[in-house]
Amino acid sequence: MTDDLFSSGQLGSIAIDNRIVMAPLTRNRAGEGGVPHAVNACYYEQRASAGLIVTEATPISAMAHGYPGLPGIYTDAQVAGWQLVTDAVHAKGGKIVIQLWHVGRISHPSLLPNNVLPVAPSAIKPAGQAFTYEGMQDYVTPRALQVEELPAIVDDYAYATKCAIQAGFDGVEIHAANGYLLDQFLRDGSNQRTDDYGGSYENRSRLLIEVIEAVTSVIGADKTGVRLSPVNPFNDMKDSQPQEMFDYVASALNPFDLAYLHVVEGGIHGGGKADPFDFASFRQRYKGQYMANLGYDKARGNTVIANGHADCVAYGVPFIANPDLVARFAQNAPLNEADPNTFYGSAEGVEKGYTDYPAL
Ligand code: 8OZ
Repeated sequence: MTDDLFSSGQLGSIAIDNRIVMAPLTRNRAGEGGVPHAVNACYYEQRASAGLIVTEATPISAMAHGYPGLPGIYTDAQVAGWQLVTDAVHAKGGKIVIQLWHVGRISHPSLLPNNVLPVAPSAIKPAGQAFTYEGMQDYVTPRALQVEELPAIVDDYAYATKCAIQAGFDGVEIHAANGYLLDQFLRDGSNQRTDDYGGSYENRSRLLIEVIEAVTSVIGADKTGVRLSPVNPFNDMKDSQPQEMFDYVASALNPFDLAYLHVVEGGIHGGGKADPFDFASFRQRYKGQYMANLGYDKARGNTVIANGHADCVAYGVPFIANPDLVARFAQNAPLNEADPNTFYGSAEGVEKGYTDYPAL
């Protein structure tokens, strides 16, 4: 029998009951100090029938923050908060990995310690506005990181991974997508460096590779995923040769034998039109488990699993509105519509548009 969304599977050492993954979703509802609290545990617990949950993107340090209401994964209190989440998901038989995040230039001094400038590969201001506690404010020109500063950032990823283990996660996903720090290094629209971290495909991949080495040495490659978005223009991103660049990255990831590669197959968040990209040939280059994401429905999810393009499929917006998405897919039941007004926090209380979507 060919596999479909309901087949069990194996991502590295993470056994999954089905191939329906909850994609990482920024929801801006963490407690004070970036500490997850009971309502966050309730939200993830409601969605524990996913084969795997990838948490919302989670800053690895105080400098990694770029939006209000984000959780963190670098203090003892945050670890204790996440333990509520992992316990709740595990009690329901689910699996959950945490997405490790540094926003780089997609931030604002008001969100950073001592109001310092955001950091980035190069001092190139992204077009657009930051979502701050004081409302939307223009992005600023970030400070270009000095090469001597990069090891401390790599160390922050390693430390966050230790925190993730302590908090009871089944693994981690390194966020190298959507225009945040690691993606800013990968793509030449945001990386104009002339040192070992800019220019060639190898140089632009260097920080990501160092982060993967650090994270896998803490938790193991069999519990580490990586997320890429080769052509997502969101956050003012572009690359002069995305196919060549990301084909290189796929080949560079192969030797790690990661749990999975998670790929945003296009442009999201109204960031504009994505450049053309051959995801089929890109996928062929990658030898491990492949998690496809972006705009999939049940039928297309089953198709890409059956034809071998993907091993599992991550669903984002459908999981916001349907805590029991797996059961709804299984029964061909209608789906609830998601309300975009409550994606990133809600003025009407933390539960609104978060834990109040009905199950069947
Ligand atoms: C939308 C709003 C804020 C953050 C991403 C973490 O695109 C995000 C994000 C998306 O990866």
